[in-house]
Parts: sequence; structure tokens; C-alpha cells
Amino acid sequence: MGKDAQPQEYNLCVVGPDGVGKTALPIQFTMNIFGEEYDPTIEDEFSKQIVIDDEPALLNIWDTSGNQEGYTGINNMRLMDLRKGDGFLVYSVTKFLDREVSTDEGARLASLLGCPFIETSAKDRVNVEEAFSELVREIRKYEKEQQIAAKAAEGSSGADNREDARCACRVVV
Ligand SMILES: Nc1nc2c(ncn2[C@@H]2O[C@H](COP(=O)(O)OP(=O)(O)O)[C@@H](O)[C@H]2O)c(=O)[nH]1
Ligand SMILES: [Mg+2]
Repeated sequence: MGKDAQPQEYNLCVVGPDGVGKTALPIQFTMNIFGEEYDPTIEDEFSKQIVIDDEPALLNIWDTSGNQEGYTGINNMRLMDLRKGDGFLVYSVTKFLDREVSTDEGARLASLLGCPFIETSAKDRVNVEEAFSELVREIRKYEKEQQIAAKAAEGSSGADNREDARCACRVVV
């Protein structure tokens, strides 16, 4: 990819219960700061451009809040907006000083859901870049699968079913 290539844009969304660190993570990621230095009520959308696996990516991160509806941190008004997101980052780990979810439990759930599991610390800037990069990798993987499926569908519906189209069709089956 050339130097002047436009970065692919990804709309990410941070969701989870109140007080788990949803706001701290994108702030650490985009501004390299943690804690009182930033007033989280100022904005709920952050952007950062990074290179992931040699491909430039522009990440638009939407930090959800407003928990009148309880657990998810998303009220009904915003559910529609949420659908615009390409990827979702959902997490929660500790409460006060007690660890409530073990690493094993987290990893097991992630494996059950078929998604990557990454423990982060916005405070110590541990695995912050990695969490966002991994999310973008997941989206890229998904998009690639979609493209293959679309190609296969095209091939199977066309009247002139050439060799390569039939081959792609078998991938979907
Ligand atoms: N020790 C520690 N505290 C954190 C971390 N991330 C957030 N916090 C603290 O947890 C509290 C809630 O964080 P916040 O980002 O506002 O949570 P939100 O309600 O999910 O957006 C704040 O007091 C943060 O300083 C972290 O990685 N480590
Ligand atoms: Mg918040």
C-alpha cells in the first residue's frame, strides 16, 4: 500500500456497565493520559489514526454512557446509533480492589463467544493499543469473509457459471 493511501475508517464502540473504565480506555489510547487530567463529560467521541499490520486505519471511537437503562450502558435512543459501529468492545474486570472476574473466566467466555480476550489497564497503559488493534483485526477478518461470501453468491446466481465462480460457491457451502 502506497504512502498516500487513505486510511480505512473503523467505527468502534465501547460498551459495558457504569464505572468499569469505558471512558478511561479511549482517553488513554488517543491522548496518553489517565485520571483527573481529563473531564470525561467533555466529549464522547475520539479519533486516532494508527497503522495495524502495515495498513493505516482511522479509528473513530464512540464512548457510551448514560445508564438509566441499567447494565449495558446504552439507552434505547442510542441503540439505533450503535448499529452503525463496525466493532464493539465490551468489558468489565474488577470492583474496588477485589478481582471479580478471573483471567480464566474471561478467556472462557471469550472463547465461547468466539472473540479475542485481552486484559487492559488504562491506568498503566497495558494492552491499550493491542485491544484496539485486535478489534480492527477482527473487523478486517469479518469483512474479508463477507467479501468471499458475496463473491460466491454472485458466482452462483450468474448464468455463465465459470470454473472459478463454482469454486467460490463451494466455500460458502
Ligand atoms: N486502577 C484502574 N482504575 C481505572 C482504570 N480504568 C478506569 N479506572 C478508574 O475507574 C473509574 C471509572 O472509570 P471511567 O472510565 O469513568 O468508567 P466508565 O463509567 O465505564 O466510563 C475511574 O475512577 C477511573 O479512574 C484502570 O485501568 N485501572
Ligand atoms: Mg464513561
